[in-house]
Amino acid sequence: MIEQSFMKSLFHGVIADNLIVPYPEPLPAETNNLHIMLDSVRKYFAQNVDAQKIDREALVPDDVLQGIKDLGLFGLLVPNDYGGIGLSATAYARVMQEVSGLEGSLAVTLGAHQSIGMKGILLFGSEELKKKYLPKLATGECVAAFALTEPSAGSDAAAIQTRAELSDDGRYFTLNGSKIWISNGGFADLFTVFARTSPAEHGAKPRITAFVVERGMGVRTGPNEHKLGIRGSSTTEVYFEDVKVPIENVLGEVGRGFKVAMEVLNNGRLGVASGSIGLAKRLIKLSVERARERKAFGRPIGEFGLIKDKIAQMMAGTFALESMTYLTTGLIDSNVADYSVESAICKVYGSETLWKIVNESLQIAAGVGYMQEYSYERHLRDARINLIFEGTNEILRCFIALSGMQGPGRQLVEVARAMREPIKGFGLLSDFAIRKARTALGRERFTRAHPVLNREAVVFEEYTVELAKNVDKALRKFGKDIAEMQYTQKRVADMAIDLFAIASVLSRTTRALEQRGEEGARREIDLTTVFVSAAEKRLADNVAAFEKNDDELRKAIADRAYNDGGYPFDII
Ligand code: MYA
Repeated sequence: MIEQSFMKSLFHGVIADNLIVPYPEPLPAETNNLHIMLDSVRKYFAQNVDAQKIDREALVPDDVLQGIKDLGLFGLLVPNDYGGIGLSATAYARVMQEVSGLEGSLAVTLGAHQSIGMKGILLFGSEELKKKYLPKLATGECVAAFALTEPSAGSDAAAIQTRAELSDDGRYFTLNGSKIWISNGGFADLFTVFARTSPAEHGAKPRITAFVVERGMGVRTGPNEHKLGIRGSSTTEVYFEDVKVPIENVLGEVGRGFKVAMEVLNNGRLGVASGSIGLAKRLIKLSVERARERKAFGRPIGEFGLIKDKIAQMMAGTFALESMTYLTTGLIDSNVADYSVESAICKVYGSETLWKIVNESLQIAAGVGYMQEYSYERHLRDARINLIFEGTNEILRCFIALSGMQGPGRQLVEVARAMREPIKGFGLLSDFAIRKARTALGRERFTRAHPVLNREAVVFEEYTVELAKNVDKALRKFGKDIAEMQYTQKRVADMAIDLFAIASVLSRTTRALEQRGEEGARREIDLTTVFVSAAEKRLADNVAAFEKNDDELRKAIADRAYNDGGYPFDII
């Protein structure tokens, strides 16, 4: 296991480019099989899946679901020993990318089943649980769901109210409570459920435990919700009334379930990112076809600068998204232990990039884009959920910033202690001094970037210094109150997102340059240039806004709107 996290190091101003260069290659042993699998997925979807009908009828037909199971798509992540295909994180993401580009409801069904529904068993299950459930989950005979969210606990996942009480003989827990918006809820046979196993003591968070619960243990579910998009996926409420769950079905340790939920979501968020790549690529294809075919003023609209600009931005955004997503899955495959910040960044950047692309592709299609006969409006409706589920982008920005700042924050406390206790604290202080000295000698270097990318690498280095500097300043200024400073958190998170994106494209384009030389890698170089120059502007804006902003005014405006109950003005 590699303990260092690329992004968490970056918050200290340290560029651990050894972790991300060379850009990870797909495992050669897997690539052949992956090609075969992707071909059969494309063929199956072309022959059997009517995306428009699924959307209209809000239902995936049983025979289609069975066909997907027969293809092995329900067991992609289950190791061979338990009857699955046992793909790496990279190969799994690549298959999810393909499915998401073909039909969104099935992508969500598959993602809810294996990215999160059964992931807890894969990561934390005992050998008995794995043997008992994984073979059936791999074939799809048993479908899984992930039950965390509750009416009063969405973003604040630790606030769940569902309770689990241990029986007097210590053999089972009794679950009571309910969950909402559970994907696959209507037909799942197995639920990964999170419940409190201790009351909330004053000021302290309640202990949460994760359970594997079979529907047959007494789980009830509500009807399918009517949704804006991904309408063929099943989303329901889930109820537990005195549901008895044997102690063997606890995932991980009693009281450590919050960590189980978070680790599962660290994986799940990459499913959203890879799914976003799939749909983004499909939309670019549709937009390019439209730009070539549709004529205005006697020319194909693709010849106009404003259409070219949209296509170029779609291309650069997708390139950055693809680069960061497969860089992160590569980190997982090479046993990097902590990729929580990276995966949250991929989810936020992926969902927002796709949202821009779906909007721009609809704009290029114009009137046609707005009509139900064409797929643009369905893609737009399907894509919208990505900004919400698996952690809203707002809470994930807070997570990215606060999680990244934890290291530097701890260091400041340690330094304060070291000054108070010079003898005991000497070790801590010298460690801190070494790191400071490293950055004081000048900025840290991205030494492994190809020289052709020197300008872009310098942008990365300079803004890494700015990130570390502004994090340090914010921590000194706000101390613990940083937890309340969401405007600052957003700026920090946005810088982290852009820096991770730049690092990813630098790594990937460096590989292209090394493999194909400057002319051979021309496309990647140009995409990198365009992406980095746009990112540089955003970074500069964020840095300036740490000092000069109208945060307080905005808060005051919102407070007045709350008081007024909305917008109070009129022109009459
Ligand atoms: S599933 C539901 C999704 N729900 C969420 O994502 C909830 C979001 N909220 C949170 O994540 C947490 O509540 C936050 C923490 C982050 C806000 N990795 O005091 P804390 C540790 C590892 O900060 P809180 C769905 O939508 C932390 O270090 N550890 O906690 C599926 C600390 O540890 P320690 C983590 O303030 C839909 C402890 O936890 C992480 O309560 C279907 C407490 O931390 C982490 N990430 O809030 C999807 N975070 O005590 C289908 C925290 O040791 C997808 N910790 O210091 C299919 C895709 C298809 C796409 C199709 C595309 C077209």
